[in-house]
Amino acid sequence: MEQTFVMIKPDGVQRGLIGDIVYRLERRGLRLVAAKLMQVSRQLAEKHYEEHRDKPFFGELVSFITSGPVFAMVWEGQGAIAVVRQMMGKTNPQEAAPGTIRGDLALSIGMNVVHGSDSPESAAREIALWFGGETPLKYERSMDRWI
Ligand code: RTP
Ligand code: MG
Repeated sequence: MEQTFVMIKPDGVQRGLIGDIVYRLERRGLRLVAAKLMQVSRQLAEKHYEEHRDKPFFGELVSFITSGPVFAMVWEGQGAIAVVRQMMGKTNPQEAAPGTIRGDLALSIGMNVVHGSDSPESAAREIALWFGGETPLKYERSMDRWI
């Protein structure tokens, strides 16, 4: 069963969108296996986004992610990584399709509400980085056999 790391960014938390985003992922059939509301340190933000270290927007990105609490989660399900990326929509919300999280809930590329791992390698790295030491729960819901 595939696992992916999902984070509701500070704009999503401040705008009261945690419930909306969790609702969408749960209704799709994905299963929440770890979650925490947390203030991100500069060190964690830089490590999380290290692939973007040399980009012109890196400083802004790290300032934004550390600007308020985020809701960090691990979601599990068949094809979870690609499914969540699809549900998030394009990075630039102005190009994201209606029906996607960014296409429904955001307008600017800098404040695009949600992060999701972009590959199995990223998912493994990010789950270890954000939930290192904590093991995502293993459990079955009675509805899982219908998904
Ligand atoms: P994320 O990592 O946050 O899930 O977003 P993503 O995969 O869709 O996009 P990525 O290329 O990884 O970029 C990470 C975040 O950097 C900001 N960004 N700004 N100003 C710009 O041109 C620019 N490009 C990217 C976005 O907030 C993006 O989510
Ligand atoms: Mg990314």
